[in-house]
Amino acid sequence: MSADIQAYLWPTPNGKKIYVTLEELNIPYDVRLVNIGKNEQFDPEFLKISPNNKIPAIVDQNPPKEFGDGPISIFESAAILQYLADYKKGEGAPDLYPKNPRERVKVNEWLYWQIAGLGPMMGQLNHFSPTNIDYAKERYSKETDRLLGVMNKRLGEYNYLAGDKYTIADIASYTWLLNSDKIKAEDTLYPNVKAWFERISERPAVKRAAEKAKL
Ligand SMILES: N[C@@H](CCC(=O)N[C@@H](CS)C(=O)NCC(=O)O)C(=O)O
Repeated sequence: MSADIQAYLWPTPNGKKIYVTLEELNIPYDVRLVNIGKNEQFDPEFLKISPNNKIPAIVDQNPPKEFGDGPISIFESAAILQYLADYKKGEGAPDLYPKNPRERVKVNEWLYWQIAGLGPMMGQLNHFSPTNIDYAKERYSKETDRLLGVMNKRLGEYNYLAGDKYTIADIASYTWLLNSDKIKAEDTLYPNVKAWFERISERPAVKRAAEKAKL
């Protein structure tokens, strides 16, 4: 029998967020791999659910009653994380997106910080790293360093990005740091980020996601 959630993914940082969130929330799901290296993101059927030709996207065949009849599709990773945490949380799963307005605003801040800042800057850094375009490499490396400095300060004051609780904001940034040399070294400039990263890596759901998505 197929699961309610079909997740259209590829194991990139944005795709891995969805694996981690689905595992954390204990939600059954079926993965439909979209090989972006082979341009499958331009397939007309995929564009119907993800018009910006990017993974991740999901289709929920069985959304809650307030959504009315029929399946719902969602693209953009933050929108997917918010939907899953608000509406699809499984038995015994943690609350990854608090309803308390003060806490929720903090989650939104750090979630959007990742979507608009850390992700795009690290994405450009990854893109230009193998080239010899020094201006671009320096610009995106510096900007990534600035953002990691901001994150390091925050994580010196709180255990998690939104405060004392682990939330979807942490998951969104975590998968971007999986392959970053900037936090791996013992003498990293970002020790609070490194400690936070190691704590999250120990979570059973993150380990399950790692096996499935090859994090
Ligand atoms: N803001 C989007 C970014 C998604 C994104 O950049 N996806 C990349 C993979 S990590 C992709 O599908 N690229 C294929 C393309 O641009 O054609 C999100 O958070 O979902």
